Amino acid sequence: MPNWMKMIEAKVALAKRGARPSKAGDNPRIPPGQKEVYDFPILDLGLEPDVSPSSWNLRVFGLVEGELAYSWKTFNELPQVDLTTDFHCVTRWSQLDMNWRGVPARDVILRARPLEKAAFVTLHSADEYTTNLPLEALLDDDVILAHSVFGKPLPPEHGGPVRLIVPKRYAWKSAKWLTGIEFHEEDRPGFWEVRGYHNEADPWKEERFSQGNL
Ligand SMILES: Nc1nc2c(c(=O)[nH]1)N[C@H]1C(S)=C(S)[C@@H](COP(=O)(O)O)O[C@H]1N2
Ligand SMILES: [Mo]
Repeated sequence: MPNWMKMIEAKVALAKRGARPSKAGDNPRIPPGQKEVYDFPILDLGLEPDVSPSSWNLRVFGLVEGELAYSWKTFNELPQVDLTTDFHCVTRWSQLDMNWRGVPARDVILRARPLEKAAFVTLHSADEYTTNLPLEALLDDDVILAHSVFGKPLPPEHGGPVRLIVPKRYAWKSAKWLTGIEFHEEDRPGFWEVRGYHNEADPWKEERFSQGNL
């Protein structure tokens, strides 16, 4: 069995073990099939890259008029926002009221002036993880490039120095250790999306897997 299939199976097993799925009448902020947690679990491929702020770079490239490259210093000079959002992982945990600080994704993106035909984005991470979204989804005002959580710098295990946060999608779309935002004309499925995860990942529609729930 290929490694990625084992990873999906492990995630599904974890989901079945850990879940007391929410039912109608439970907290209306918890999407169907999710269970509330309070301890901000760590979930990734297990390959924590070594990204210090001084070596970190963010490239904004592809179908844009002006490619950009941010260093830690120039990134921190961008406008900052505080944002309280909910975080839903496909392995069935949800944490409410996460408190992030960072730069709105739209500010970073619009500064690069995407071309008319740029409709989709690949998010690139330092662990070689990728995920994909329509450009439009990244322009929502609740999507940020976060460098802090709960008032402290984002720890490396949670994707520091900078990660994406996309509250309206399952958390695998929220790329940790973000190093690149690439624009394309066509949609290019990312690491989990080519391995059976749903392309859209809306937790309210339970868009977990592309072939229904495994
Ligand atoms: N670069 C990278 N980003 C990633 C992942 C990963 O493996 N690599 N895992 C995703 C998944 S499946 C989840 S649930 C969240 C978990 O974020 P956390 O570990 O901060 O809770 O990160 C997402 N972003
Ligand atoms: Mo996840």
